Amino acid sequence: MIVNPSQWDLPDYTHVYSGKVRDLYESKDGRLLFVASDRISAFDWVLPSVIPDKGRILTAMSLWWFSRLEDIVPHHIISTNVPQSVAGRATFCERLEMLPVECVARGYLSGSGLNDYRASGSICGVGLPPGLKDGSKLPKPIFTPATKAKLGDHDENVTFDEVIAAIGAEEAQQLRRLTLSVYETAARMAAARGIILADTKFEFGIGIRGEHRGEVVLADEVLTPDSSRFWPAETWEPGHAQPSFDKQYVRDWLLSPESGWDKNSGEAPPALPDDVIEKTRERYVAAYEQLTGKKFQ
Ligand code: Q0T
Repeated sequence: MIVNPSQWDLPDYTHVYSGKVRDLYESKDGRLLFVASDRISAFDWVLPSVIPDKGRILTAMSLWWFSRLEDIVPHHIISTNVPQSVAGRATFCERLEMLPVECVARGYLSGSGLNDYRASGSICGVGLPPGLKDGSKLPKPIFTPATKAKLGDHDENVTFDEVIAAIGAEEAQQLRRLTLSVYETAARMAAARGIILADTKFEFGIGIRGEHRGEVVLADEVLTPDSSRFWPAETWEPGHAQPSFDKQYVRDWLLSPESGWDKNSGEAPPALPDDVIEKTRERYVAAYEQLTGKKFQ
């Protein structure tokens, strides 16, 4: 995995972890600093180009959701008063005991869910009716947990019984209930703004001290285009892959002859042209503004 956490001027912080597009640091007093970069991934690669403002847009969107979901679940955000080098793109977070389950809710059929459905008629042991297509709305949202695979960076779908085996029945049921409850609320709010929230992934942890001690707390970044599938409601049409709200220009260009890149070559993808970068930035801004009704500053 390509990571470049050293781009931030954070001399008083220790780097603890980097994902494809996010970096986690620890301060001397033990707080976690969660930093959203402008990196973008596509086809499982981190691209050599960045999307200006992407980290600030996704951070603002995640904060907007966290505050709107507070009545359903507590969250890990402590403060947005962060070092100037990461202003707007970082948050101080409460350190949690993370639960080893990727909590996915799906309201529509897509991605690995579609693959599993085609192979078995079910996803994570949840049976679905026959006749569903790529992009179909499910009869009701389902909990489709996953665990980080031992090798590679792909999550592996697991059954609810496997979640119980990993963390116990009490906590497994709590994760399923919270995941579906947060998803249903968020999907309703997004739908009112013309955005289909097809599916989303949450990470939860258990509070270690203070007011959240022993409680399940929502962590990570939530309900952004990086953790979810956002589809424009206007163009939704089951029967084929839905255009992505945010990354469609990137995917289309990478797959076009102009890019000179072959997805199956094993080679790293090339840098994006300026117009693809600018159009993609505009899509992230549009997602934020359409969803929140606020202007991105
Ligand atoms: C974590 C303790 O995606 C991750 O990090 C992105 C930079 C995964 N991850 C989360 C933690 C969190 C959070 N969020 C927390 N509040 N407490 N650990 C570690 N890795």
